[in-house]
This record gives sequence, C-alpha cells and structure tokens, in this order.
Amino acid sequence: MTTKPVVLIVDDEILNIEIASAALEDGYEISFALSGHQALEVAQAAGPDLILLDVMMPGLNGYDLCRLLKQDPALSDVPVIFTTSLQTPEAELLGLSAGAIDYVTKPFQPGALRQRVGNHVQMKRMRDQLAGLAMQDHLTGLGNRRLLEQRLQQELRQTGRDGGNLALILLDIDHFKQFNDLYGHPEGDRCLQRVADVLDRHMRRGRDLAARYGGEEFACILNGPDLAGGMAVAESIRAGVEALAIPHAGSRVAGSVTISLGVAAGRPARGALSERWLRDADLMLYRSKNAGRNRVTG
Ligand code: GH3
Ligand code: MG
Ligand code: MG
Ligand code: MG
Repeated sequence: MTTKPVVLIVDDEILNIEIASAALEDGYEISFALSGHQALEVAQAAGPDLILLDVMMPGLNGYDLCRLLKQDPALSDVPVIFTTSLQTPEAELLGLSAGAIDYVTKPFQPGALRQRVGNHVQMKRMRDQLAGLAMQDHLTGLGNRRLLEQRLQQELRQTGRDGGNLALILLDIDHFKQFNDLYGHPEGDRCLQRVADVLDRHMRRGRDLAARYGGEEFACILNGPDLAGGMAVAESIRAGVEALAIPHAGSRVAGSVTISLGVAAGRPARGALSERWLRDADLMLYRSKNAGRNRVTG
C-alpha cells in the first residue's frame, strides 16, 4: 500500500489554505502553517513531499522561507511551488531564484494546480528512489561501498563529537574463488545473499549498517560496542555463517562456507578518518586469513 503524499500549504490567510486543499481533493494528506516560522517547524516534523508557499506573509516572507528550506539538508529536496497574487515578472524570477520549482499566480485553476502538484510529487519520488538505488547493492539488498564510506565518515564525526564507541567489522568469504569454480557463479551469488542475510540479522540499532564492500567482502558499522563488544558481534556473525552449513568441498578450512573477520573499534579520535579505520579493520582481517581463516581478529 502506498501512503498519500504529504503537501504542506503555507499561507497567512486560512481561506487560501482551504482553497488550495480543496483543489488537491483527497489525493493528498494536507498539513498547513499560517506563518513562515510555523512552516519551518511543521516541515521539520511532517517531512512533506511538496510545499505550496505564499509570498506575502508577515514576519518571514515566502522568498526568505524558501531560501531557508533549501539550506536545510533534510528539506532541501522538497519541491516548493509558490502560489501568490504577485503577478510581475520580477516577483516570479525572485521566487524561482529562491529555489522554487514552480510559480503559480492566484487565483489559480484548481485542476492545473492539482496536476502540477502531482507531476512534481512524482518526480520527487523518482529522485528519492534513484538516490536509494545509488547507495544499494542490487544482489544482496544491503548498502553498497559508497553508502558504507559515506556513513562511516558521518558516524566517526558524530560519535567523535558526542562520545561513545564505534565498531567496524570487515569480513571476507574464505576460498570463495574455489566455491565458484566448484558450484558455479549462480550458486556463488546465492551464497553471497545468504551471508548478507546473516549480517542483516545482526544489525540491532537504528544506525547500524551492513554493506557489501566488494565482491565477496562485507562491512558492518555498529554503534556503541567497544572492541570486546564488536568482537563478540563478529564472532556471532562468524558462527551464523558457519551454521548455514553451505557445502564447500574445495575449502581447506572446513567442509562448508566460512568467513574471516577483522574488527576496528573504540572511541573515534577528533578528525578520525574513515580510510584509517578501514585500513585497521582490513589489517585485522588479513591476520585472520593468515592465522588459518574462519576466525575473528581485532
Ligand atoms: P581467500 O580465502 O583468501 O579470501 O580466497 P578467495 O578465493 O575467497 O579470494 P579471491 O579474492 O581470490 O577470490 C574472490 C572471488 O570472489 C573471486 C570472484 O569470482 C568471486 N566473486 C566476486 N564477486 C562475485 C559475485 O558477485 N558473484 C560471485 N558468484 N562471485 C563473486
Ligand atoms: Mg499572504
Ligand atoms: Mg576478497
Ligand atoms: Mg575471499
């Protein structure tokens, strides 16, 4: 079931809000604000799909509000349509250069307004969908390397500032080339998906992230655990993959598919770099490989 798009109508006159919401009929969930400042609060709380914005309002006017919305990372993607009685070319130019996607003069034709809103909401949804796909690994449904690197840098900054620990786990399937050679590439793909599911089950907190880092290499970012905690989760992932008992006759470790893991964890230093954390976790992973595979090092 798809939810109705949320349209925020901002106007200092309640009658104008009623007219605009009537034009949108019942295809949308309507929220509204009677001033620019109220609109900022409502927009942050409601997360609208589109904003219909009046220009002339006491206090914060529509142009200034639009510029503020476009500076807010959480709201800058939300399309803004001005609905105003200002008819001059200068006013229209000001509105569009403030970041609005469209400019409609009052009184408007209700059918045309509904159509414009529909078109822009649809484009916004497609943009959101594309942005999601650009960060996702299509085989496993996990995040991809781009998302992992972006989120790791973000988490290092945030955790470094707010305090607390972060754990980064890197893992790699043992003798996976052999697995492909023996069982074929499609079976290899299924194996990758099942390993990904084990990782996914270990993501417990809202901001934890599991990603496919490369071909048969995965990574997890965990919020909270210190090194011992991170290694405990890694060990549970290792055991979870072993418990899948996917036959692997070509493995020199066991008769089934296994993984090797490396953990970097602790309280991020000020200005900590994601490259450095990845390098540390990778070094631990390398040690797990050298020590005989199917193990955790941290
Ligand atoms: P090690 O235990 O040292 O990690 O050995 P390995 O054989 O796993 O490592 P190597 O890097 O030599 O081989 C990785 C293999 O992963 C080779 C490649 O065919 C396979 N692989 C990478 N991406 C995919 C994929 O998307 N699907 C499948 N089926 N196989 C993949
Ligand atoms: Mg007004
Ligand atoms: Mg590898
Ligand atoms: Mg491997």
